[in-house]
Amino acid sequence: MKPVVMVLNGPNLNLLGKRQPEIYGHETLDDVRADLQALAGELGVQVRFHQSNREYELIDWIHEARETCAAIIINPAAFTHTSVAILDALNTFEGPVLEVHISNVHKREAFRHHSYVSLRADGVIAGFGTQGYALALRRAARLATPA
Ligand code: CA2
Repeated sequence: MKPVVMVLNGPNLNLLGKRQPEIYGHETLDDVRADLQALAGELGVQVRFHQSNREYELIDWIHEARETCAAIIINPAAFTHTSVAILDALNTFEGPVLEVHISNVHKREAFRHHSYVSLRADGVIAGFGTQGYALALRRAARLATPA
């Protein structure tokens, strides 16, 4: 069985590629999903990809990952800056957690500079556009696959 990497996306990311391309680019979330599925084949892992605008759904998927996934990649979107509940859920997951932000949050408003999720994340990528997801998947595959 190939290791499974869960990729989670938070609120409003369903609008990716459809609004604010100057910040988030032109690729849609379906494009990102397709890119990751293709890359996963090369890397010898499986990707389970989700997006939700509801905090509890993201938490439920993190709980599911506890039993079934080797790593989590998460772009928590605005929940990054607000959600102790997502941090608590991630703290119950034993494998690697990689945090992705499409934009460089450190170049933006001060409220985006703090991340609850970074208190748990083993790695953080910000400002690489949607390419950040592929970079995170390469890292997750490396961490999930024995040398
Ligand atoms: O840069 C990122 O990936 C963010 O996680 C995106 C969040 C933002 O709240 C974080 O501070 C940084 C916002 C996601 C909203 O996504 C949209 C995409 C296209 C159009 C409108 C919103």
